[in-house]
Amino acid sequence: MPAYEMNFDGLVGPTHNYGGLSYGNVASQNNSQTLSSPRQAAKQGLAKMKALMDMGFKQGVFAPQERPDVATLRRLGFTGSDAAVINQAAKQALPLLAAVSSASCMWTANACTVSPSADTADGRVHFTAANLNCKFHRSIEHPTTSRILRAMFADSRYFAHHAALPDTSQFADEGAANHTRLCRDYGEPGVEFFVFGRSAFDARYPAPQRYPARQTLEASQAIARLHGLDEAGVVYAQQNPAVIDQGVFHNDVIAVGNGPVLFYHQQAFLDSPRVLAELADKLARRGAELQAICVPEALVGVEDAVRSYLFNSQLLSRADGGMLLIVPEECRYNERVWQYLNTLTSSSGAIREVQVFDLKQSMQNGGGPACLRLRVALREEELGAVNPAVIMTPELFTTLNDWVDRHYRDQLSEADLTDPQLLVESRNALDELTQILKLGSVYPFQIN
Ligand code: SUG
Repeated sequence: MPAYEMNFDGLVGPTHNYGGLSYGNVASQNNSQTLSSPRQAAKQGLAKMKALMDMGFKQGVFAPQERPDVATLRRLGFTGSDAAVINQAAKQALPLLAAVSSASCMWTANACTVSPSADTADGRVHFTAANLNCKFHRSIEHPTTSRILRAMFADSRYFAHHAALPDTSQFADEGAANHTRLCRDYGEPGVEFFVFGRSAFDARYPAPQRYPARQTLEASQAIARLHGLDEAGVVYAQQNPAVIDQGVFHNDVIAVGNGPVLFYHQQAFLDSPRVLAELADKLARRGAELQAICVPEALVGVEDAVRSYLFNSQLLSRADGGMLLIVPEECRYNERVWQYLNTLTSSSGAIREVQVFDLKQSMQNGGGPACLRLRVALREEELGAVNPAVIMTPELFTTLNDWVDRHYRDQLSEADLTDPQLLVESRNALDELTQILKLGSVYPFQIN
């Protein structure tokens, strides 16, 4: 039966801004307080979705969340009407207001971890929402993320949903950004590759010194258990703590995989020979031959990788078997990276083509093409069970562009976040969006 990889891109929400909220994420820190454009951000994302759809890839849309998150402000002691809550927070605790206003759910690679049905014990596609508890502004995403996932993948014959892991640092989980699935074909059993930054309980694993490691081994192991994965199809690897300290806050900033190909930086993992041998061995038992493409430090340094987001790319299979790499424009501006990419595509390897996208609005917060999408491998009948209203079509593209034009501001500064009207605008936009995407009541303001 045919199977596909479908990308569900996060639609950027109306409050997209540069809050400088992610310590350890160099772009987020460097662009703190600069002026953002929510409208441009949403349109850049939509343009990527449309381009992939036009090339024949299966493309979906993942709805944004209600921001500012007034319910969270209430949990933190602010009271009164919604406007009063925002006004008090603006006066007394601006950093909190900025955090609950972040449109960070756009990076759907962090929404959850997905295991396709070919890998799971019960033959269903499994989803575990990520608790994202390393950063306050992201830790508030998972309840609504779970509701949106259920509204997109509702049929329990095909889809199984797990709540986020316990909300403590021991089970810190960042979702698919630290998870890659290698396989021969999307519909066949594959190897799920979990990359963690530290261990919560085992002191033998080193930890980074400067920046936080956002994923624990114990979180990854729990997900493998919840999804009913067979040990023969699971590989764990520790991210090199030295690269986390250079700004590689997720593994998808230093490696990307697709089919049997793993494209990664020489410094990405601790103990690379062991990791690659285990991947090759387990993949061979699944009938596939690992194609490891290592980018040497001598050609592209970690700093270049972080600045250009070379690895935060989408590696996609073309119908003729060749692969296409979707990279952010910043790769073209980096001479070493661009030269490397030209050499790569002119060699006779798996990656034959590179396409460049302008995603500057998201990139300035440390989110590249791969951060913006959640991959879900689906068999034909599972694809048929996905909520059809979230599947990108030329009509939906037009509708969403028009929706953005009508509801989004062109510019947003930190001062604008103090305006209670932004919440009203955001709610109006989302209320309409739930109808466009046929999601039902997924937002707190609709449920209360
Ligand atoms: O979690 N940035 C996000 C970027 C996430 C990128 N995702 C992947 N690599 N998969 C983060 O650090 C910045 C928000 C701000 O500073 O306003 C932010 O949350």
